[in-house]
Amino acid sequence: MLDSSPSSKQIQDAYAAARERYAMLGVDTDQTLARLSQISLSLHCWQGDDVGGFESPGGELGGGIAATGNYPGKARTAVELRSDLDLVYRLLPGRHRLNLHAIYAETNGQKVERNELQPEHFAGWVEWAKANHHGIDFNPTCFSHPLAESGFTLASYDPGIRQFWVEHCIASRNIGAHFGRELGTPCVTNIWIPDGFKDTPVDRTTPRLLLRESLDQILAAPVDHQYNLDAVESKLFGLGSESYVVGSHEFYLGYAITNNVLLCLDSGHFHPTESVADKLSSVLLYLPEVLLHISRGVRWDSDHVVTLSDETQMMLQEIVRQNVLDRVHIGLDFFDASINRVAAWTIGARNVQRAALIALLEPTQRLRDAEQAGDYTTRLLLLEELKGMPWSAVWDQFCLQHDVPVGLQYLTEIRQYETQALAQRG
Ligand code: RNT
Ligand code: ZN
Repeated sequence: MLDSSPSSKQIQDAYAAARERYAMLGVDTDQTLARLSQISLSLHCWQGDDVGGFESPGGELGGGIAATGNYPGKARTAVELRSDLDLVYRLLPGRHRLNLHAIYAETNGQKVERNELQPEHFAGWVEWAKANHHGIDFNPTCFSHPLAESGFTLASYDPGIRQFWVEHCIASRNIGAHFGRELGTPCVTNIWIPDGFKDTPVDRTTPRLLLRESLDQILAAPVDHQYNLDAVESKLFGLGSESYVVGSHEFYLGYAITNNVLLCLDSGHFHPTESVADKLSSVLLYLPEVLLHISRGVRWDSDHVVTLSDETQMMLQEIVRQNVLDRVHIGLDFFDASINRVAAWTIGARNVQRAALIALLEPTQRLRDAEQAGDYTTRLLLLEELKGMPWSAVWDQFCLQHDVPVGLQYLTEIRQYETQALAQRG
């Protein structure tokens, strides 16, 4: 039942009808499809193994984030993770990037301290990315480590701990620049740290001064911006840092503007009624570029798989309406261990692409005209009618064009892979 799928003819006929409907609104769907194929998502490697990495087998995830669930088939090695990713990329129309974390280094069984990581420890990833035309983005891993046990890293009161993480972040920027150079597309290296207090602190200032000092040291190391772009990611709270997070939104907004680095906005890192979509137009007035971590918080920063929710659509609408696709790096950030992990990745990524398509199919000028004329009746009516337009026929055509499964077909491929590969992982 699930794998019954439309024929190419059915898809093309439905597309032809949809093209006419959109043309009546002044929207050219062929052009839209061309634009959509230019949008690259940065796929987070950590959905494939519940943010485990390959540093120490069975290492505990720390830093106030948690993957819940025990669905079988999690990747145990880089080879398995790349194989899983290959399937995800095959199920996504277009060309996409990979977002790596430092704990995914391949060190041949050797223990390499994080502050000593080198580009050579990522040779396997670079080779694979070259062969498959993926750009790579990067993240220092400032958690799941004995020197992060206290809950503090770059903002620690202990100068030795701070120094270790400063060195790790500098090493990460160099690795990022290496990716950028090798792959011909700049790497965004994003710093997120878990630092914060479970209970109400007395001194909210000193940790922030220390964090600023650490970041200044990290950024003082010369790295070619042609190859590496720096980003900093804020957070509201984490598990065990409920009362105070050093790297808050205000902290990093100020830091990013003052130091001309990218700000990373994670959609799970704000109060539940706050909207990252609404922040973009403000933030982009002051910063040339931002990084998005598209996620889905359910009650808290729970990192659920991204759905085609209003919030996802609003983020993509903002990017498209403001015409800032070249200033917003779109990354994903969720980790669900309770369902098939390849499916989780694919569902979330395809939803972001579908949200982008819906946004690209909007007759924005008409909406703007109505708004500027004070005609809010037309604005509301048009926005609501657009929700019923046949965008899904355009999406199916996009998948057909890119030779990826249409509709429910991708479940069939995932199930096959599950039987052939994932089920063998014990
Ligand atoms: C944590 C941040 C961060 C991580 C990844 C694994 O709350 O969102 O981006 O999810 O670095
Ligand atoms: Zn994030």
